[in-house]
Amino acid sequence: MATSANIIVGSQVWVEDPEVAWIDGDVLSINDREIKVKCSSGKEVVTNVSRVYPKDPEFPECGVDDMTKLAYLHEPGVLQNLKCRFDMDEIYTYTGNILIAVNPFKRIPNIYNRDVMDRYKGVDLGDLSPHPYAIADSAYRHSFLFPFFFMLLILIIEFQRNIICMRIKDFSECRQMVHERISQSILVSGESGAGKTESTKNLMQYLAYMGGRSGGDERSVEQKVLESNPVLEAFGNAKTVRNNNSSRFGKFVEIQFNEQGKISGAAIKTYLLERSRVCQVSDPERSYHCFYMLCAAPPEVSEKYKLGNPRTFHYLNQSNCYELAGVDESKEYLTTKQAMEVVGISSDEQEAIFRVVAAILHIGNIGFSRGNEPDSSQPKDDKSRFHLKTAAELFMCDETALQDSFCKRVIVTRGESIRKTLDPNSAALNRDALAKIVYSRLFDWLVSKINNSIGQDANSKFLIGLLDIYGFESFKTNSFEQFCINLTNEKLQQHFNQHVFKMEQEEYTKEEIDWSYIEFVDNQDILDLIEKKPGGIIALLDEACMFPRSTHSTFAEKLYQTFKDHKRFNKPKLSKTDFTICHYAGSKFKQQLQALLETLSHTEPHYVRCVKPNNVLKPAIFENQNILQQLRCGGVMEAIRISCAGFPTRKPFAEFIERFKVLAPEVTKLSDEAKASRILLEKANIKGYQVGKTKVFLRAGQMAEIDARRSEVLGRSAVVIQAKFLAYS
Ligand code: AD9
Ligand code: MG
Repeated sequence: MATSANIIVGSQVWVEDPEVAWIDGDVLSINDREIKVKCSSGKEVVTNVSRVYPKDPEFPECGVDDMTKLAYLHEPGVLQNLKCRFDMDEIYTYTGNILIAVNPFKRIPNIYNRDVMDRYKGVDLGDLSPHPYAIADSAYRHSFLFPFFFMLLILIIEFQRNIICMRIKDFSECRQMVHERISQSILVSGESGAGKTESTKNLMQYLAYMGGRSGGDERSVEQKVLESNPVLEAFGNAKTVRNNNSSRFGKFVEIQFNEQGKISGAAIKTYLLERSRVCQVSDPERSYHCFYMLCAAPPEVSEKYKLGNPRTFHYLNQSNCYELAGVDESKEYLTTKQAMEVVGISSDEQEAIFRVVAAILHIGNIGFSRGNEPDSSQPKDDKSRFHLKTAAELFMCDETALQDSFCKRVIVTRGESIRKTLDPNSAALNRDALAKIVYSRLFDWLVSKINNSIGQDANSKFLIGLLDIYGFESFKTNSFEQFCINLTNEKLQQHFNQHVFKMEQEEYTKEEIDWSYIEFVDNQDILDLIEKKPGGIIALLDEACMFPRSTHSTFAEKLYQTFKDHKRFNKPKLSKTDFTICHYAGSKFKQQLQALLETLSHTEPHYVRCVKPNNVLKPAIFENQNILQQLRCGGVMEAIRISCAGFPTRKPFAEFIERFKVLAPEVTKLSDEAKASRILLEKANIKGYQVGKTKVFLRAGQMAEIDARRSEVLGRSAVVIQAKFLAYS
């Protein structure tokens, strides 16, 4: 699909650079396939012509708000555009209907408020500068534009490590709904700290504004939905190395609307909170925010719960991080209580919640030593006994029963139950297990409480669903967790790829041009390898789990035998238990569009792709390599590649004629702009373009070709050679 562009001596180009990914420079000489470039850094580079991209000589100073408006649509162009906009605090950019959001790591004034929402109301996507409000507005309005699209489903994809299997199920359920009801969806994705939660909140804020009732009832359904965010964040978010406010749970929020388009109910489901964080934190991360805010609560509160300095609690002091820059924990405590009030959690209930949170900290401080009997244990000293007593008081349970729950295990055999004492190590493990279970049950209880308070509307006319998920993960050692995360992402990637095609197809259909030859990357065979029943990897794993004698190696051996000829499955040479799946983020192949169009989902999804500009979480730092990696893995480059497979460059007739009229000045006299454009294209000797109803559609690289003709006419002549666009094609 790669097409050619003309590069001439003296023209500006992009060359690869190990540090900044792409650097611009001037072509000094061209010798057969070799090209010598003087980079803007001063360095001279000789490289193969296929590794060089032309730089748009007329790149607008402020960039373009939609990547498809770039005259030269290639990786360095995309990066240049994002950077140039980021430098001007323009953090949002479209790629067609996809919103790319680059995290500014600072508050940008006056871009999220009621006035801005007023402006976006009812305005077509693309008419105003790119914004999550525009995406939310477009999704919201579509449910009214088509009366039978009565189900509006918005999937917000967010970071979370532990949410996988349930989410896959949810996702397929969503897909079913989609098929039945022609739904809509918004998917927000990106790596940890990229800004998914913030974008999600902006989308929710806009939907609450559109679906809210007039009058400022503090406890309206939409207010409760919005205020559920700080409550869930207090108990489900924590500082990690990648994000100071990282969501550690999966979330699916379903907002229900009535006939008038007003919010009439909502349901929040959460999945698999990261439990290990309750008793295990590594430096410089933190446990859940609520622990620190409770320690910082007003003295009468912290005294009541016998709390104080977080440094004195084992569950918190495994890490040296206690504070968050710019966060006043005592204020957070009050804010969280206010939010709890709004979502309908009474003061008595708040008291009970905080008692449990405090009790967990206390049980973490109970140490164990050997008891009087062999293999038994007991609280090791006075300090441990004090924390045991306090925890029992806070839990309102019997102290001995609590101690037994740590130091003894009940084994049930044939109707008989036997109490077995445990050694100190096992008792400590038991203690941690209890802390984790209690905390996760508390979290689930909070969620159900919020749900009851908000209330459900069984007769709602359409829904907005918000789903949290994480992007592709790849570590040194990848476990079942990464396997599941990446599988989920394969499914989402497939959804995304298919949709990008649909959007392209719609634009071509609208302009009445031929689109039948476009190809795209399909990953169905990877999904089959993993999920197919029977015979897929998961089915084989299920089977293996039922055999008591199964081991890692017997399972691996079974996989090696079953998939030895599968082109997506590899066995690393020296290992007896590892296997590799060549999935989307690495490896690609093509298939005809026609066959795949049939499987395109009937949903009309909208996408927000969040990008994290740096790993130090600071404003004004734009790391090219890092960003490119995210654009590639998040499918943004693929979306652009897909666009490039067709006619990525579109210019309205008037703009096109203005830019190239020097090629045939007489065309400006023609009233038929389509005809005038055709004449200019023929003058430039361009082949394979299409002329739509309002725009000229060009293949990748053709704009550069016409530019070269224009330069020639304007008096610049030089050796003309062919350079490939898209290196990743
Ligand atoms: V995780 O996967 O839950 O670890 P997220 O959700 O992708 O992650 P989050 O939305 O929490 O990231 O954003 C991280 C931080 O970036 C926020 O706490 C803000 O400090 C900052 N951020 C993100 N988006 C914006 C924005 N639009 N404006 C200002 C932002 N700051
Ligand atoms: Mg988040």
